[in-house]
Amino acid sequence: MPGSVKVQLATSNPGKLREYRKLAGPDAGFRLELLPDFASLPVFEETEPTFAENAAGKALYYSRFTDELLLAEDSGLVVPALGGAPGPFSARYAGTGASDADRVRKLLGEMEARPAGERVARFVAVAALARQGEAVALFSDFVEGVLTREPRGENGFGYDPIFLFEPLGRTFAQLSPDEKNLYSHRARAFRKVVAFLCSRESALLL
Ligand code: ITT
Repeated sequence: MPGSVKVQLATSNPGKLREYRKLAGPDAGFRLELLPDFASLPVFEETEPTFAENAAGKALYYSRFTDELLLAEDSGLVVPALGGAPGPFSARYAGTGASDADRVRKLLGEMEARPAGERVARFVAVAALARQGEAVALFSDFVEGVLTREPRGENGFGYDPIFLFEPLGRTFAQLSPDEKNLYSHRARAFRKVVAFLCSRESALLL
């Protein structure tokens, strides 16, 4: 892939942006930057019931504001014992205007009576690439964990303080940014984006 390829990211989430900036370091083979003027653009409403639809919708919508390749991601926490909630509604789980702490509190409340066997949770990320209103590709991955009974750790964002990553025995909020970027759903999906951008397939599509 030519080192001159530029990818613009559309996100309003500072936690995601921080992680992507680190993931797309100098060795990524392309330059990743926030879509210019993102904050002043009319917001895309994520109303669909699946991560894939919201990711594709976001990427298609924001790709119309730039000539560069556009990356958008929809992600969230899936709890099978709650029928998959909060899922694609993770960002709005406690209503609009609520904080990460409010969402964590609500989820812990819903899970209060649940035994250990029902506390499995999965972070899911779907990353979508689009260019000038045309979809290019979707990449998806997940990481599995267990919901703790109280928040632990100060790093990360969102539901990280209650997501116990069992192989390390720590919540995502207790991992360093580099550690989270080794194991997270976002990192796993993004590595597929990088592999795609480095492949001959992308040379044919882009
Ligand atoms: P953009 O759509 O503007 O990118 P957003 O925060 O609205 O920002 P999503 O619609 O994809 O993003 O919602 C993702 C939500 O899922 C996010 O707000 C968190 O609550 C949760 N989430 C996703 N990834 C997470 C992670 O790595 N750690 C903790 N929580 C995460």
